[in-house]
Amino acid sequence: MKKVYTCFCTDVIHDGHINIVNEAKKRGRVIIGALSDKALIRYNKFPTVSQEERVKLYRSIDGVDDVVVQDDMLYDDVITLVQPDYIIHGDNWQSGPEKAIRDHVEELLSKYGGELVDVPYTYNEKVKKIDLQLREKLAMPEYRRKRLRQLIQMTPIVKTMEAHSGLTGLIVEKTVVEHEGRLDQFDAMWVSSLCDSTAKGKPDIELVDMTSRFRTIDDIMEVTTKPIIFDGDTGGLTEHFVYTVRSLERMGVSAVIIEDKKGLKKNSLFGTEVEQTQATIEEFSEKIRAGKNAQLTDDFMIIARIESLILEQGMEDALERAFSFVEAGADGIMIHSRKKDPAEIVEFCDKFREKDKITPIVVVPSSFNTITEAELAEHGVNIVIYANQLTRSAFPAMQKTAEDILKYHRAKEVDDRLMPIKDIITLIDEL
Ligand code: SPV
Ligand code: MG
Repeated sequence: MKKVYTCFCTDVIHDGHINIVNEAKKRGRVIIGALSDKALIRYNKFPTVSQEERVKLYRSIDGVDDVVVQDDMLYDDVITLVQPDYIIHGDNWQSGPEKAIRDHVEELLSKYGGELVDVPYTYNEKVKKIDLQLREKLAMPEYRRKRLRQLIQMTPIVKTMEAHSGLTGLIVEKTVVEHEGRLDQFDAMWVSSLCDSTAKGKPDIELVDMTSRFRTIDDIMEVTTKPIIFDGDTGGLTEHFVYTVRSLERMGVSAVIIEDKKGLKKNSLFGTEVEQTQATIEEFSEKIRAGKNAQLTDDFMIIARIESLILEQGMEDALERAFSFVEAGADGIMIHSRKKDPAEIVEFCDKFREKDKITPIVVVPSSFNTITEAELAEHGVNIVIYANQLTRSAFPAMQKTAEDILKYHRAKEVDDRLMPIKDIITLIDEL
């Protein structure tokens, strides 16, 4: 009997999947591949049920003969294992980023005479509704909040991109790229104080108040599902910070990062060029303890950011603070640097990991941007934050357009580099 293989990455079975199973059945024995959590997260979406539950679900479908776990988005290993005569898939992968995967499958099959079958993708009202319900579930505070802790366990490094509005949130939510046959997307969003302030035309000195910062979070949350890490600056007064923790938790934010500075906070990338004061270990530990006491769920994380390298206080000071803040209850450590060379960050991570194997480490490679995600992960980093790149790319583009319209007294000269009107009016999905 011929073997027919298809890979599923769904949490809910709908007409489309049943159709694929029926088409497969006509050709032989039906084997379903359950895409593993790891592969699913890297390129597709966060699962709402566990890998084991998905396997069980697929096994229960009428007509399915066997289920195997597909551990990689590329089919090499699974094809070696199953040696299917046919691979069957919805025809939606004939274009877009998934096309590269399809091309690769075709190449693998051609080596031994296997055949690829594309069936028309089913997208009716019922399927649309199921998609929407799954999305809504992922967006709910109780699901979204815990997702950062889950991602830290499930991925080598949590790729986090800055968002400061609904639109930038959508970019982080939806951007998927194909590169060398693999697909990638961001895992989480960073609500940067720098970019949130800049978008409002204000300096990054804790001038934009919490109510306004929460408004930004709400705008982002309305149109996205990915977990949010909030830049809490210094956390403000401890007496205020405890309320901030409660509010963020209730909204479904996953983590707040607060930095060990006091007084008038300036952006870290100024370093010692401006006056900035570091809080003492005792003062900052007290703030962390108060925050942890205020927190109601086990999901939320308070991450302590250490400014010792930024303020040139030395590696020993940075490490002493890191261990003390973990002792005070911090759920993670962010270590920052404004050097171009990643050496001091790597040294910190290695030394921290000698003593502490588990507390998550967060880095923000704005200055030390040559180091790759894989290299950071090798040194024990769990979360990488691209803190300001969307803002920095949008600003010069907008400024140049404004200048050119002033120069030419019309908009024709700039039009070639603009998004077409048709694309902008359909950019946002309607319900
Ligand atoms: C931010 O994005 O606001 C940060 C990171 O705090 S940095 O700007 O590098 O200080
Ligand atoms: Mg900041």
